[in-house]
Amino acid sequence: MYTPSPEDKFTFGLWTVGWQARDQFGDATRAPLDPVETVHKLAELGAYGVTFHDDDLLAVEPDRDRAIENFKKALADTGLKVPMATTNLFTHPVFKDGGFTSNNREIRRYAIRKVIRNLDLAAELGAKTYVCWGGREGSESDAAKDIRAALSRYKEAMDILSQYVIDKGYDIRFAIEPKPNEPRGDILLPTVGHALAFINELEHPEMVGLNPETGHEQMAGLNYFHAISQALWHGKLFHLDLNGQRGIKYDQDLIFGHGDVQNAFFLVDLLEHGGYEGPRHFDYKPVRTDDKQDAWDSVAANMRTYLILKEKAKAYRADPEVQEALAASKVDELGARTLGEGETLQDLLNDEFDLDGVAAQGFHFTRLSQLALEHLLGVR
Ligand code: GLT
Ligand code: MN
Ligand code: MN
Ligand code: MN
Repeated sequence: MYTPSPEDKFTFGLWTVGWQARDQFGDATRAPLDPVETVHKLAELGAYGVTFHDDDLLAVEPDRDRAIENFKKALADTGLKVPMATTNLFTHPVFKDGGFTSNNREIRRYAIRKVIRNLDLAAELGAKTYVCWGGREGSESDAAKDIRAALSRYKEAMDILSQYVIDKGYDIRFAIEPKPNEPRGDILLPTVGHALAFINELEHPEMVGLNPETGHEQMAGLNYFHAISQALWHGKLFHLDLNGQRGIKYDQDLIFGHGDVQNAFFLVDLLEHGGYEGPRHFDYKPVRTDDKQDAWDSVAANMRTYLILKEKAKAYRADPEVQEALAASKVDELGARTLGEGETLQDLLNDEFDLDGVAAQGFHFTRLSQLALEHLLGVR
């Protein structure tokens, strides 16, 4: 029970379990992981796929060609897939003021070259999604950056990259990953809503969607379940980064479910019933206090938690008392058109109803929420 298999479509970034746990105040607590070992171990633990930044492949083998060859062999040996890839435009000091939106034009041009080089590899490995997390695209001082110009350069980069994918005939779509802050004081495209509006301004909006991360929305005090719902509603949930966050503070990247577990419960329910068929991608960091084996255990914990929540969500929906409570709370009634088929506005204007009587009715959300919580707590 709760044993993951490739059908569950669980994927992990090389940089997640491979994080050496270097933080603002302390050195690494774990040795670098060989991507070959990670691929084998992920397959053994029941994952479907692995994702990577260009630079992640060089963790133990500095020669790019050899590193790619080793990685490909590990994929072939295990059958692990690569549904998504991305570019590191944040670690090297050259990106200290951003990649696509650095004030320095030479750096912006280098950033685009770096993405294109890895896009070719992503296409070769069969990735269908290319993530753009602009962690360094931002500022600490309002004097330092013309934000409107920065957005123009961001758009220019996305347009150039989209055109490149079209010209090459690649079957790849881009997914922008919003984040409000960290490492920059303020990051461009800070939330799902900002990114959605930005996408509308692009030359090929149909090629660009979102990769929302649990903790990033929660760092902005926002509700990830709402964010994912809206992304789905716009047809823009191209990919997602699942993890855990406990409140508005630094980016914790905890194991999925180790943050706001109620939000995670409703999120899993949404993903399982809402028509999202893409990978369930975990972008978390094993805590700094973990040793190597603990880190592998944390990989398993992400998947196990998801499967537990999936089962709990199913039981919640199947519970006759829940169905009754959902009806009593009129949850389904929101699906009915406000102006019915064949009705005119005049029909609506002619309506009469018992204003005070209706206003006095409760929606019984407490009962419904408590039922959900009790399913989650395992007492129903
Ligand atoms: C980086 C960041 C993540 C992004 C990755 C994609 S890398 O670790 O914190 O949220 O998803 O570039
Ligand atoms: Mn994060
Ligand atoms: Mn992260
Ligand atoms: Mn992420």
